[in-house]
Amino acid sequence: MKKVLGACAVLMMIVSGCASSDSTTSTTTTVATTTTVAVEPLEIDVTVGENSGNDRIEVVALGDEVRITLVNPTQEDEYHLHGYDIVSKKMAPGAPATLSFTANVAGTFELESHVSNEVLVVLEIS
Ligand SMILES: [Cu+2]
Repeated sequence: MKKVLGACAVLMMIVSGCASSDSTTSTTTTVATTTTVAVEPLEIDVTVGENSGNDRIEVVALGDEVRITLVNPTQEDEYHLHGYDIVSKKMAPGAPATLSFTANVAGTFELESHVSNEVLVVLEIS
């Protein structure tokens, strides 16, 4: 009986020794905080040939979440946001493409079609 108690005392010392350097708990807390942030994205809808062009300028605040939905009703299209280097897949006529990103770089960025090579919308991020 006395031998068992002695083993318990040693075990207690080891456990309490570990508790002071608690690195795993702090890592878990950081992950939980970032996932609870819910931001409403700024929505920009572009229909190629209807409200697109290099004269369409959208002002975006630095740090905003942005969601751009693009559709070309008449032909296949592929979209490219310069600066952020986001490229959509080649979309069938009428099929919407969505580009989602955080506007974390300031500047003026053209979103162009890789089929017609036209600028569809210009983002001014500041
Ligand atoms: Cu491009």
